[in-house]
Parts: sequence; C-alpha cells; structure tokens
Amino acid sequence: MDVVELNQLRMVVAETTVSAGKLAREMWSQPRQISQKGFRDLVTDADIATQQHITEKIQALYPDHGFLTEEEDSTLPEDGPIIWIIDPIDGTTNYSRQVPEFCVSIAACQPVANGYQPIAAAIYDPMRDELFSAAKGQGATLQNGTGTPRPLQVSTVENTTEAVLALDWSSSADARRSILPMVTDLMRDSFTIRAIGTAALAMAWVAAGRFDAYLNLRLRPWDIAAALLLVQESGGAAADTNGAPLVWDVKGMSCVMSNGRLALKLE
Ligand code: 2AM
Ligand code: CA
Repeated sequence: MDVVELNQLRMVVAETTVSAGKLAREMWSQPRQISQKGFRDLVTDADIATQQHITEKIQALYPDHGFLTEEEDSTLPEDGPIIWIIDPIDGTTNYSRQVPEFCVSIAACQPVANGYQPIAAAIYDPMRDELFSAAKGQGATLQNGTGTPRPLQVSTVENTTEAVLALDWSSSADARRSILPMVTDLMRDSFTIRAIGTAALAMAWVAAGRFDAYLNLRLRPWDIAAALLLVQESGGAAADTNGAPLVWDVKGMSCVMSNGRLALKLE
C-alpha cells in the first residue's frame, strides 16, 4: 500500500471512529437496554447500534475486507486483505452507568504470522471530542474538535518513582488474583496508579504522554489493536507481561504499553 492509499485509509478510519463516537454520545443520556453477555461483561443497545454503524460504513467502502468485532455478528466476513478490529464502545460498564469515560476504537490491520499489524487506527473520546489517530510509519496525532492535529509523543519518565501508571481489573477472578501482587509492588514503587475503566483510552493516553504505562492481564484484540499503533507511532513500546512480543489471542492476552523507558517489575 502506498502512502497516498495509507493516508486515505487513515482518514476513513478516523472519520468512521468520530461518527460512531457521536452516535454513542447522542445515545448517552437516553435510557439504555443493558444485558449481561458474560461473567462481569455487559453489552448495551448502544454498543450494538454503534458497531452496526461502523461495519455498514466500512463494508460499503471495502466489500472484500474482513472483521474482528467485539459484538458478535455472524453476517460479517472474517477474512480479507485487511481486517478491521473494532470495539464500538470501550468502557461499556462506565457508559451503562453514565460514567463519562469511554471511547470508540477502530484499527485497520494487516494479518501477520500469529496476529495483526495495525496500519491505520483511531480512538475517539466523544465526551472530550478528542481524536487520536495514526498510520504506520506516519506518526500519531491528537486532534481536539476542529483544532489542528498535533503530533503525539510518549512521556520521557524513566524512574518508576515518578511514573503515573494505569491499569484495569479484568473480569476473571484468576486475572484479578494475579494482578494484585503486581499492584502491591507498583503502588509502593510508583508515583500513583489509575484505573479509568476503558483500556483503549488509557493506552491512547500512554501514546499522548498522560500516563507512562498501562497494564492489563487479560485484554481482547479489540481493546488493544488501535492503541497498539498509537503507542508504536508515538515512540512507545508494547509487550506482554513477560516483556515478550504481544501474543494475539481472541480469548484474552496480557498487555503492557509504555513509554519504552520504564523498567517495570511485574511478578
Ligand atoms: P469493554 O468496555 O469494551 O468491554 C475495563 O476493565 C476494560 O476491560 C475495558 O476496556 C473493557 O472493555 C475491558 N473488558 C471488559 N470485560 C472484558 C473481558 N471479558 N475481556 C477482555 N476485556 C474486557
Ligand atoms: Ca466494548
């Protein structure tokens, strides 16, 4: 794909993410239908409506592309030269309670051995009108409203004692049990730790240098894909909790995104 095509793809990803976020924002204050799709795992009518809005737009433009979406939709093709990895609302628990921290996360990815390489990605926070966007090799930007996009860069913090970290609690009891000893050590050693309840947005904030690192023991590809490119293009690093390259797993994968300068001890 040449640079012109890549920039065009980035525009489509960004525009779709913003229009989906505006839809989720419009539905925000109306009564929600909330159902439980798994253990400590919610879905609302807004998640479904937003995902449908996204996939209809993408399918009209790229009928041969594939999809990996959070909300199950058997009508969508799984394979194609580009796979769209979509989280229509990341932070559904927040959204369902009108806690104003959530985002839309979309990544156009090339399938690679054992996973995906996002080549164009966007995360949109409709409550702040902040659009984080990136294309592979082209850098990442943050645009506030109709303002000029500004380049994103991870923070320069090197010492854990100065680091503002973020994490989220996974739904599984096992993952919660495993993260607690890590949190005990990190809470002792770091400046502080936040849990904002939307993994994709927290990782976009790592790309923006607001947080120095983000940790999660069990995320799914749609929580990670767009943020991965944002962090890569902002000079940061992504790994699993052993410091090894991310192991893509639709059932759940550990993930540490950081500014690439911190050496966090995770045991
Ligand atoms: P979601 O809101 O799109 O479901 C909050 O703890 C973070 O973890 C959110 O990004 C949330 O994404 C994600 N999350 C919630 N349940 C999850 C699950 N069962 N597997 C993986 N990620 C989950
Ligand atoms: Ca979601």
